[in-house]
Amino acid sequence: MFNKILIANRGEIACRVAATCKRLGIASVAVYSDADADAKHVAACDEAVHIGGSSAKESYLRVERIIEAARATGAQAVHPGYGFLSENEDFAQQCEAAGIVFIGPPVAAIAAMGSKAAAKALMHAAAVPLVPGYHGEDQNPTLLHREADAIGYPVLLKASAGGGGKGMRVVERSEDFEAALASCKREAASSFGNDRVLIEKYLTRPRHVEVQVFADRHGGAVYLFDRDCSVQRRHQKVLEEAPAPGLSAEIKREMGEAAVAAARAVNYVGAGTVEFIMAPSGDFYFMEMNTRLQVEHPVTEMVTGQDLVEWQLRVAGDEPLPLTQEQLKLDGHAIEARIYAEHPARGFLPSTGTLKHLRMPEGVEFVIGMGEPGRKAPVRIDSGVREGDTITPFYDPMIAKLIVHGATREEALARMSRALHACEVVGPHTNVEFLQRIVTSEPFATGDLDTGLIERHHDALFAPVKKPFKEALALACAALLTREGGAAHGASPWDALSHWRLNSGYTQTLGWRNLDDESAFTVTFARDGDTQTLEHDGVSEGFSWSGGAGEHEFRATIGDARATGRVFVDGDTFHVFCLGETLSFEWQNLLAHAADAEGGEGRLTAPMPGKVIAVLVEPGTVVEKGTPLIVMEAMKMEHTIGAPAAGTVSEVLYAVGDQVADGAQLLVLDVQSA
Ligand code: MV4
Repeated sequence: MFNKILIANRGEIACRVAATCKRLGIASVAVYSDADADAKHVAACDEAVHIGGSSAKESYLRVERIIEAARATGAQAVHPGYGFLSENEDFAQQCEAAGIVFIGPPVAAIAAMGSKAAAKALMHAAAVPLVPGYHGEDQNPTLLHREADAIGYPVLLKASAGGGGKGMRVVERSEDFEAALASCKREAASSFGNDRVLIEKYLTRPRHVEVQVFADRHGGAVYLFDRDCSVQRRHQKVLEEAPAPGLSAEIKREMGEAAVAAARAVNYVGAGTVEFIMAPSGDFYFMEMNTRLQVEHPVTEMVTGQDLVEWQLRVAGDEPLPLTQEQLKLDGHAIEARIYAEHPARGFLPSTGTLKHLRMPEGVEFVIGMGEPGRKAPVRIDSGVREGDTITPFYDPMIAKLIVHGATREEALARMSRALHACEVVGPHTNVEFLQRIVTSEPFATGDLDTGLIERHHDALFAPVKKPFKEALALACAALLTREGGAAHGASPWDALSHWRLNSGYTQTLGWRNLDDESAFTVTFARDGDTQTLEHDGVSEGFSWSGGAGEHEFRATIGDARATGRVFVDGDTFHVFCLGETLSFEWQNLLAHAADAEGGEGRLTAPMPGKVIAVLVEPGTVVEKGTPLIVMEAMKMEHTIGAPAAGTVSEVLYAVGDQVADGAQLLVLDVQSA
């Protein structure tokens, strides 16, 4: 076994590999770009080497620089993770040439699976099922048309050098073939620099089912069962699970054996995934083989209890596979959801920014199995970022993978839904609510999976949600009143007021802006003896709340609705997490604004005639923008006058009990110059 390896990747997969290294006592070396100088994966490794600028091209794709880093640190092997250089023949080749083990398959196996048409020919020879079609070298258009007619419509034209759905054309009728072929060839030439195409029978409503395989250098090859990854959006996987639901033991065994045959046909070594496309009948056909560890490998780890990175390290170190096919056992069901910083309502555009608040459900990072019997519910979180980190435009905007396990699919599904409820992200937009909708949708819940699920259910999945507005607003008011000391508890400068509050009525108007729709409105909080009310939109309802002591958790009752939620406060913005939804409200400090508008720099005037009931500052007090300075009472309403800007109080012109006229200057503030 190695004693030091270099991880040529970043983010969660680099952290994931580092976790196994740590467990096995192998030293790990991180590489990092400018943007990743303080990244989690750098902290997760024992050493780190800076390899260049922020873009992938200037860093994680620099073959020579990475090999140099491995040499300089004495790493014996390189783990490429996924993406970046993981399926790059040249990189694998150069590692070996430098005497560094590439933790992946032999170069020839990467090359053999690189061309679709060539791979299909190899698979055909190995008796791996293929979609009926043509993948010959002869590209004569007349011959191709005849082949398509023989296959029967609809057919699918695919760029031979393509992948990920690019360069595909569905042809419904023979009359359309010529034009579709020309357009497919044009796209193939411009995208892949090669216009060779292949033709397949087009399957409607297929499933994406893949098999995890492993092979060693001693002739051993096994499959670690299957995964269903049908739920995709524009060829990006959204949810993955193991095992693939609803398949007979016979189909699963046949598919596993076909995958092992595929691996053997290219003399495969290490971790690989054989992707199949499956018709509703259960017939399955080889699509392609990915010659690396996949993003969704944790679901397989959950149901097999095996650490696939450990397997990779052992195999790369020439050890035999840890287990035989007979020793591998399936236990329960696992589902993975990919949490992305993206904006579903804006066509899933990546959403960048600082993760101001990041709370994942209670779980364990990078755990492998299901835990001991009777132990707490297994939830695994694989993440390459921490609260305070920034999602940049340079790399994949994945925040975390949430992986859950259950004894049955139903149990795993329920656990996933609960776990998604517990995710809190403030900063970039995320797909958490979208994931929740899919997980709780009828087709997903019943296992009615195919690659068209999201599109077919688009309307239901994207319908505007009715968010729990009233409950969330009550929780935001509870958090604000707690912060501002409107509650009888809590340590704040407002404690000076509690006597007055306990003995007479108290009213405060709170200005809010709903950041979901930018609407502005006010809510009036009133207390009279033991009775508290909130009035919004002309409706006044009983209101009480508790919580907020130290943690973010609040409970509120508003009218006959009860709500429990968490409120994360960022300046004057209150992010409320309740009932699985996030609502954000910005507090408008009405009186600070009034002072701003009327008083101008440093002058603070009374917005209406009234009585001073509290003076919270004295000459010399240093204040922040918004710090409460003076409280006035007018028409039984309390009004807080906040600092319009940061500065130092130089003079206080009124005292408690004084009557003040409208527009009178109350105090003088020396505004801090920038
Ligand atoms: C297909 C197909 C239907 N029939 N081949 C898309 C990406 C590429 N890897 C293969 N793909 C497909 N090939 C035949 N003969 C439908 C797809 C397909 C798809 C496959 C897997 C996962 C998601 C998909 C989404 C759309 C289309």
